[in-house]
Amino acid sequence: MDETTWLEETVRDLGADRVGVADLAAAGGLETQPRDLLEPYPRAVVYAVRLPGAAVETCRHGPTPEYAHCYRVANEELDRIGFAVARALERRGHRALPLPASQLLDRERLVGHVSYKALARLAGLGWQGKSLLLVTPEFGPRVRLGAVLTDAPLPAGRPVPNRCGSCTACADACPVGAIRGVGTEAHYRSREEAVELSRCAEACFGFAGRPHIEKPICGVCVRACPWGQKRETRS
Ligand code: B12
Repeated sequence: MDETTWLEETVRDLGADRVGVADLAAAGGLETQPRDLLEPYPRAVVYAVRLPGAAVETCRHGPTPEYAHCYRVANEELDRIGFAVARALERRGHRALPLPASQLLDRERLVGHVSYKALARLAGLGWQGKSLLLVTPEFGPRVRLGAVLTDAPLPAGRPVPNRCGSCTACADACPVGAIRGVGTEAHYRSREEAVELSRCAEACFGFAGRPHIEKPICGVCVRACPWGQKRETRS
């Protein structure tokens, strides 16, 4: 069995819906915490877990307890998968570092270890939509992402073209008007180019104060994207 087939079977058997490999030589300029995080690792295994469609559908005006529950379980799933993938890679003689599904390392600047959307885009899992979210052709943005850094010489994927076109559904739906509706061919130079970040973050942290939500989440732009809705009507 070749390395790609092994990886796809392993990660899918663990419960992920999509998996790809990013060539980190193409990740130059990407901010990381700590700064040298990617240095020992030429590759990242990036995987996606699809959120139950019915839970996403409840987010008409903001997050609901049902969505918050799925958010929490998805994070546990992602962490479990990443841990198992890292151990499987180690058993094959490689170095592998699983990254946490959702950890804010700098609360002021709102950054984690590295952008999983950027890694997923480099791996070819989807494109960066106007909402800043990673949009997959299969499930739209209705996925949560995980990543394992590794020195395994896995064949890497390639970015796919952006397919948002003139759609502004996410911007139209945003409850605080934070999404500017600006398109990009590859990726935004900064988050501000696409989103008024302080508005988005204030809304998410505001929702966290509501009963049974407790985390800075929203879900409205996730729900609004037609790429995710297409899939729900087909299944
Ligand atoms: C901090 C954070 C937040 C903050 C700040 C959000 C923001 N817009 O930055 C808050 C709390 C507000 C938040 C909100 C949300 N979040 Co959040 N969040 C994160 C977290 C923990 C870190 C993100 C980070 O460090 N960003 C750093 C900046 C610089 O990167 P960026 O936003 O990806 O954008 C830049 C790069 O991607 C770059 N880029 C892309 N490709 C390339 C390639 C190269 C070479 C370079 C140089 C750059 C580059 O272009 C962008 C501009 O510079 C990640 C987990 C993770 N570690 O990725 C989850 C994550 C991004 N969040 C996620 C989600 C789903 C949400 C919410 C929908 C909440 C919810 N669950 O309901 C909202 C959506 C807000 C929005 N529309 O942006 C998911 C996204 C899944 C997806 N399909 O894309 C993630 C990946 C968590 C996960 N494990 O799945 N989040």
